[in-house]
Amino acid sequence: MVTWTDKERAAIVGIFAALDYEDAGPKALSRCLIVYPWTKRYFGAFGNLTNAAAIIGNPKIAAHGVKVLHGLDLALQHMDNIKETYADLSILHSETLHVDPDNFKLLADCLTIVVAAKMGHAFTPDAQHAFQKFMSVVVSALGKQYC
Ligand code: HNI
Repeated sequence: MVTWTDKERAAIVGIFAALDYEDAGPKALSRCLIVYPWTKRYFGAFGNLTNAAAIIGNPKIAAHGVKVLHGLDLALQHMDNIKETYADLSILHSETLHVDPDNFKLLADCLTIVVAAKMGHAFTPDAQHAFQKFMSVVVSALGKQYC
């Protein structure tokens, strides 16, 4: 059972409140596809992903990046119950989309980098700790329905 201190909760809520989803979502997802090119295999129906410029300029990828961040809102709203909250999303990624769960961590790391770049010095070690703890719980919950 994951527990959160008041400081961790405040840091996580604060980071998401300041985050521009329309900007950070596309940046995180496109970074993931560029840095870890094998992750492109799940987005075969999204059009041109042949190089970094194509990925960054791809409107479907951008829209999906925003959708993923809104998916994180769900965890944010149910911080004490992330595993159950993500049960359906985990089943979707495993049974329907067949996404290798190792990739969740890669996307989480890309989002951390995007958040760090946006926040600069405000992304203190304490803020990083809270954010990465939150993303680890998300990654673990998304992987829970795999067997
Ligand atoms: Ni993911 C669909 C959330 C990681 C590939 N994904 C979704 C949807 C949400 C979502 C929300 C939309 C569900 C629906 O339509 O009901 N995905 C998340 C979150 C993470 C994540 C919160 C991790 C932080 N997804 C990943 C990763 C990959 C991935 C790492 C592949 C590398 N996701 C997909 C694909 C779809 C998807 C593919 C379906 C896209 C479509 O529209 O066809």
